[in-house]
Amino acid sequence: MVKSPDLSKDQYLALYRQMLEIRRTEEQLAKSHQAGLIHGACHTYVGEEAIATGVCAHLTHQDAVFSTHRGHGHALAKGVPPREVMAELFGRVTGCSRGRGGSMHLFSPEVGMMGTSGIVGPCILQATGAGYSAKLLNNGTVGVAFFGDGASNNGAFHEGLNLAAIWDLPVIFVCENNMYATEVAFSYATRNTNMAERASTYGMNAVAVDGNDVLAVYQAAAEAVSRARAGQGPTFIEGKTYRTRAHAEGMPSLGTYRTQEEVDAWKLRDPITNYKAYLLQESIAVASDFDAIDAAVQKLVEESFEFARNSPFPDPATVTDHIFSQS
Ligand SMILES: Cc1ncc(C[n+]2csc(CCOP(=O)(O)OP(=O)(O)O)c2C)c(N)n1
Ligand SMILES: [Mg+2]
Repeated sequence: MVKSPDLSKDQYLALYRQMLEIRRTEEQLAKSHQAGLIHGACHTYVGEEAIATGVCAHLTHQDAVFSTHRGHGHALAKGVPPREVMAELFGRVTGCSRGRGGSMHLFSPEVGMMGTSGIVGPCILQATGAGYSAKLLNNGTVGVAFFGDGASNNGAFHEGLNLAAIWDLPVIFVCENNMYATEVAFSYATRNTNMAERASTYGMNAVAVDGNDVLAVYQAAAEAVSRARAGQGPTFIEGKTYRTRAHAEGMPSLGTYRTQEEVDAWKLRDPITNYKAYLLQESIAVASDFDAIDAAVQKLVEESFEFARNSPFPDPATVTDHIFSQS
């Protein structure tokens, strides 16, 4: 665990709380998928919570986040309430996209969550566009793209990184390198699996961190965001991490592409358990601090589930609303 002496106790615990909120929400979503409450794909972020948490801790609602198919954690860390995420996956009108989008269309412009997407890659270009806009408006905001290792072999990766570098755009590229794209090993899909090294060839700051260490991510993001806000251009952050559940709910967790031993070894590196142990060991927090947070998060997730489950579906008579521009 990287030491971060600048944080107050509240700030340390806020990182724990955010990771736990994502974990508990995802666990509830996984159960709900099994119960038939969610239609369509549901890719959970279990095991990768430290990355969204460490990055979004530095963002305001004016900063724009663009995300992927595995985006629930990004939306939650950016400030979309769990009940709006759950209701959206349940197709309810109270969801953040009014129940019309589902898991891979989570939008909440009020908090700067500019969308998850089922198409792998475009979020890199969208964040670059947000960075271009911020630079033209000179408003001090940043664009952030979260994407997986698999997106790095998409053309959008080259175009986005190159433009952001030559125009010194305020963009943070966050690559969640979990070593697999669906069930294909990253080492099969590319000859150089070191994403920070690949990104640095575009002429931008690029750093690789332990993506399961929230403090390492937090520090890398602090530097990246302050550099971007100061007009010093983009940064690429590679978080080395692992998803401990299946690629998507309903798919096998192992298949032929990875072993139980590999999954178990990564579970020992769980970002939440290890962070809690670190805070206890360093006497930054005591057991009762965690008990209080655990209970509050549990309650929040249970209430969010009840809210989502009891919310109505959109009125069929409104099916063509929000499709055509009225202006
Ligand atoms: C352009 C495009 N190509 C292929 C797919 C099918 N697909 C969905 S998820 C996925 C794997 C993405 O892997 P990665 O970017 O590493 O993200 P991870 O699932 O590991 O978080 C693929 C290939 C897609 N959705 N979009
Ligand atoms: Mg991946």
